Amino acid sequence: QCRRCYSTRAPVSLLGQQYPTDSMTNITSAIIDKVGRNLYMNPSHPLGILQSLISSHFHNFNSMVGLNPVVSPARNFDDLGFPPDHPGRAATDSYYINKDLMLRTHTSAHEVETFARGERQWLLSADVYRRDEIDASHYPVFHQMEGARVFSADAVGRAELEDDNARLSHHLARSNIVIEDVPHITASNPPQDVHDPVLAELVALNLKLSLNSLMLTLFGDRAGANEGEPLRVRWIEAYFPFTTPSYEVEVFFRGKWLEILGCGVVQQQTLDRARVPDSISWAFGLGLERIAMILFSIPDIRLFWSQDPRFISQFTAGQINTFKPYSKYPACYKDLSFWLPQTGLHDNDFCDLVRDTVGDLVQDVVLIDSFTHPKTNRSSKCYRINYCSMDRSLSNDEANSVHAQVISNLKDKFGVEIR
Ligand code: FA5
Ligand code: MG
Repeated sequence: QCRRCYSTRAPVSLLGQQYPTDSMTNITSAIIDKVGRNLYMNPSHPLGILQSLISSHFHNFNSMVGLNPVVSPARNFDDLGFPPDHPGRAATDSYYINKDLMLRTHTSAHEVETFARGERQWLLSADVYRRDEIDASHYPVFHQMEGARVFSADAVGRAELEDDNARLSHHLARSNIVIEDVPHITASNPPQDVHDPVLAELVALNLKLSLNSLMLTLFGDRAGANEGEPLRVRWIEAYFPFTTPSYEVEVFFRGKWLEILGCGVVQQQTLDRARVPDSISWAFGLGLERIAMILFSIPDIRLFWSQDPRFISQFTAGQINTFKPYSKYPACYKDLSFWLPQTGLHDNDFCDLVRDTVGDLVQDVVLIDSFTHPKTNRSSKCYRINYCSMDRSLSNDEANSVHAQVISNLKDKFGVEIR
């Protein structure tokens, strides 16, 4: 066992393959257990139902699934133009198997290889992994769908774009949707020097129309959801290292604005790396859990992983229905105060240790106090852990015993001193 990173130094086995570990290794067994579950491939799981709905919306697109989540940092970051010091690369934010291999943090990791295979309009669904806080809407494994469409950068591509834009505009003009737009291109959201500005505008417009149309398929006219009001979609300027111009899309649903996806005009260097000549492309990446929680009224992101028949049996392939919570079990809060080791302790390290020790018995973790002693300069933190099962009532004895296990692992693995 490694004291610093609490990972086992034995080789890691993932999908039948053995990987050596090293000082970068921070993948935990709670994560290893999730690899290969492929929830989005189950046609009667909410994630699978949503995945199929999106695939059928883009019925002319080649829809790919089942790609191995183990990728090189080169694929996940460098190929996409992430700078060397981008925070996403840090071991506190991403899961590393060793210094050369990681679990993808987004489906964009497969853009170059997919473009390189000559795919011109494609979708890719996959599990992605990020180290993060613990609460009802964050889970270290979630699912994304990437979509892209390539046009030839010439008169043929231009005619195809003009046709498709006219078709989509016509469809949207007759629908009950209100769009808050931003200009396709601005000084802060610039086009690429290599692009013909007229073509770049047409591609950005095609991206927006294609995604507005998807929003209509997903959120328009859902029984009672918008109470006859038009669907409201909001476009926001965004930044991604691998697209420009870039945008985020939000949808107003049951009284709230919700971030659904990120997208943009693909940086030409991505297509160049994939050796796709004389072309221009748009791409988007959306999170399936966020959308499914809204559409099916699923209140806690852990539920997607539940194998309880009271969850699973509520869903049917091809149908979007409202989830009926089968019961709420009492929350059990335990506070944990400790002095930090000399080297400090990242919140994500603490959360991963809790998740790895107690699995899905943790509902959320909140940092409630942080303190540095003025004389000794020692720092302490206090976290409040909420233990609550999704499926049953947790006895106080059981909560005490898992909490004791958390304390003992925290001492062993990080050498902290409990206050
Ligand atoms: C990306 O991952 C980009 N790869 C998206 C992209 C693709 C941009 C292609 C341009 C072109 P971001 O980190 O914002 O971006 O995540 C995209 C979507 O994934 C979010 O809009 C959200 O729906 C979902 N998402 C992100 N983080 C989480 C999380 N912790 N839990 C659940 N869903 C999440
Ligand atoms: Mg975002």
